[in-house]
Amino acid sequence: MHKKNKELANIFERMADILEFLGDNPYRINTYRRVANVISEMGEDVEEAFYSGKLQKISGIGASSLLKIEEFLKTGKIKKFEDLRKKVPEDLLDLMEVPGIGPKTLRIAYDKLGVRSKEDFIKVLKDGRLARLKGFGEKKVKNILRGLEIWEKSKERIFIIEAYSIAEDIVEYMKDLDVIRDISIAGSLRRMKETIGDIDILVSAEKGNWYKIHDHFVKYPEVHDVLLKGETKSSIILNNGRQVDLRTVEPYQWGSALQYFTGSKEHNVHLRDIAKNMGYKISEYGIFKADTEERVGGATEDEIYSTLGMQTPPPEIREDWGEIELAMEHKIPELVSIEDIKGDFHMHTNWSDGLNTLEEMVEECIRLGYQYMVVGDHSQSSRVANGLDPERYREQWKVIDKLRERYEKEGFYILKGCEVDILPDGSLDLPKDILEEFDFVVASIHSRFSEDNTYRILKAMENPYVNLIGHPTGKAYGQREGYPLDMDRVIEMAKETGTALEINTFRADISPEYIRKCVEKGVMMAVVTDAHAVTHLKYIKVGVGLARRGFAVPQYILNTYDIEGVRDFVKRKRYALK
Ligand code: DGT
Ligand code: CA
Ligand code: CA
Ligand code: ZN
Repeated sequence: MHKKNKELANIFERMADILEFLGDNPYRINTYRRVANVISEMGEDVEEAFYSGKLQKISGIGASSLLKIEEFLKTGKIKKFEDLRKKVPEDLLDLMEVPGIGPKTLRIAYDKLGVRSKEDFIKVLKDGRLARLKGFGEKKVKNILRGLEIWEKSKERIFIIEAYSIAEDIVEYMKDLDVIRDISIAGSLRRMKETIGDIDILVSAEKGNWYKIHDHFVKYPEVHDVLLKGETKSSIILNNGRQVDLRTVEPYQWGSALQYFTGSKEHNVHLRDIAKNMGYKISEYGIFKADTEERVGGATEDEIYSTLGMQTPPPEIREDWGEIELAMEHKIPELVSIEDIKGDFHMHTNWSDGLNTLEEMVEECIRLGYQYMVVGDHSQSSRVANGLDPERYREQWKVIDKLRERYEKEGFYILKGCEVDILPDGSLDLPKDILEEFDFVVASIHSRFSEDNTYRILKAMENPYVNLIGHPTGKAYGQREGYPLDMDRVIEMAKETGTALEINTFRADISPEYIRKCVEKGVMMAVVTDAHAVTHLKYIKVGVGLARRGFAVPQYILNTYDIEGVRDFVKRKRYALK
């Protein structure tokens, strides 16, 4: 929706809420709600429609509403709204946005229970006082509490993996409709940003089918509340509190809409500027010549960028952090992609703290089309994770040897590995005689998270058997901040010693900036899932997305090497440092 449409619709909606709270005339309340609806539903910019005289012709917007709209367009404010909002406590105004909490409910709580703030309201919900009022009851109050919880959650940003799995399910569900031409995830999720505000989905179809598509969308079984159901856009809140937006466009607009709704906003602003200087105009509807308004493209994203003489930047780097300049010079390299990935270097089985058996993990890696995997269970000092001592690793190897007999014939390789703890003094949790028998060693810090751990990591990298530093910054998204660390020194030492650094899918602990630095310095990295269950393994594509955000090229991503390349990588370090 155009920004001004959104702001205006919101103001009219709020005015209606306030009037309802104040017990105003229902006719006026409905008028405001209708205006809000019309403005958010119309496909075009309200400002353009106003000045072209089109808005004045739409039924449902009366003279006094038009005056308010004009006032907003000229001053950015509506005095009536400013006056009205002074009559209701700020907190209660916010609460009116919550699904299931309307102005009427709040008015009753205000009059009969003296509720003036959010805390007051939650209190009367919880202590049963609202439930005892006529027309409420326990069930209704429970629903309000649940709605409040979901609403609060929907305002938080979520971790990409959660968003990704939600979005994939919805895309699958939408594909039930055969009238859909194209469907794609857009917004920050398509850019593979580490955290996601809301989930955006874009669909192309003939206009006559749009109603059907939005109707299907709002009937998704996990829907808690429908925020908006329209012909071009619908928004839902799911039971898990997450907001999903769906937009429909005509097939010939697909590329321009996908480009627009992928963002980022910063990328789009910069791109529009370039287009303007070249005599073009871009919007979600296409790319046009500025003087004649002739449409010159927009069916694909490539049409937009190539009209401007640019490469199409991969979505993951569209953040205006230099990709536009590179695209103009056609200097964006071919980034690593999921098709390049030949294996996973870090996963756990039920020998330590994983959920699944070795064999189940093997089967899933094969299903993903891999050539190899590294079994990487925790070492002994990780007691809570049921870490393995040398004896148990040797037992595990017997099982691996058996599986190898079966799978190597099919060209699949199981590498004996571990995730060995880096101890407080930087030494490793396992002795040399077992370390040298592993095919691949991941070393990680799992203790003393508040201390500067630079020294421990540097020391671990000097060990000839350590091939990969697990979750180097120690950050675990949504659970733990990273420990203080001199990442530049870590990157230098990785280069010097031939050690790889992890891009850990489930933690997203290394930033795109540092990945980019590794690429510039020629430091090897490995994308891993750190899977603790079979179901985690497939999210490696999110890890690859994180790698792409750091401009990672296949050459510096160990997973793109075949089994021989991986063995050479291990051998080279052992030979150089022994
Ligand atoms: P999020 O949801 O906070 O993680 O971030 P996005 O990037 O998904 O943002 P969202 O959902 O507000 O909008 C989706 C895309 O639509 C955004 O990446 C670019 C485009 N877009 C939205 N509003 C504007 C705007 O005011 N100007 C421009 N140029 N693009 C916009
Ligand atoms: Ca979004
Ligand atoms: Ca959105
Ligand atoms: Zn770990």
